[in-house]
Amino acid sequence: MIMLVGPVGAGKTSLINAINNDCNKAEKTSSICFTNGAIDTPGEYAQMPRFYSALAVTATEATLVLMVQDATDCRITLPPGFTAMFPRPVVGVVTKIDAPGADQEKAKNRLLQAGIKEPFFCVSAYTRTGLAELTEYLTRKEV
Ligand SMILES: Nc1nc2c(ncn2[C@@H]2O[C@H](COP(=O)(O)OP(=O)(O)OP(=O)(O)O)[C@@H](O)[C@H]2O)c(=O)[nH]1
Ligand SMILES: [Mg+2]
Repeated sequence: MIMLVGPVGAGKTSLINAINNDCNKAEKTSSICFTNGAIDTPGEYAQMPRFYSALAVTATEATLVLMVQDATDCRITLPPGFTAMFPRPVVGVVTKIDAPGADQEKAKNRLLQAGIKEPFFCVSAYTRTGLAELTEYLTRKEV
């Protein structure tokens, strides 16, 4: 089971849907939910320290955490060293690489600052670019 964390609107729910070939448009996530074989979390939980303990505890239900960064929104919203809080391995995913103004390198740097080490995945839930590499990795890791 994977758990997705990342800022509001980063594309977490859309990514879960894309991985599952679910064509529904993502609705705003307002609470932690187990959906489509993944744990989806509201972006607010990654942006407000009072929710961090809820994320850390919920991560124990997962085998792998995907930390999601929007390629079009590289404001520093993930705290430095954020990955250290999670009791599971954390992998970085840059989303929305199809969008105008997407800057994959800047997004990767944000994830590096948050403590992510290789590998990184760069994906688009819209065009499905990079999704095959990500799903192959997840299958290999048996998550
Ligand atoms: N261009 C583009 N837009 C995307 C992509 N993925 C998501 N979006 C758009 O980004 C917006 C936010 O997507 P969500 O999947 O709801 O984001 P989220 O991280 O789940 O947001 P919260 O539930 O608020 O934490 C929506 O308008 C999506 O259509 C993508 O790959 N490319
Ligand atoms: Mg969501």
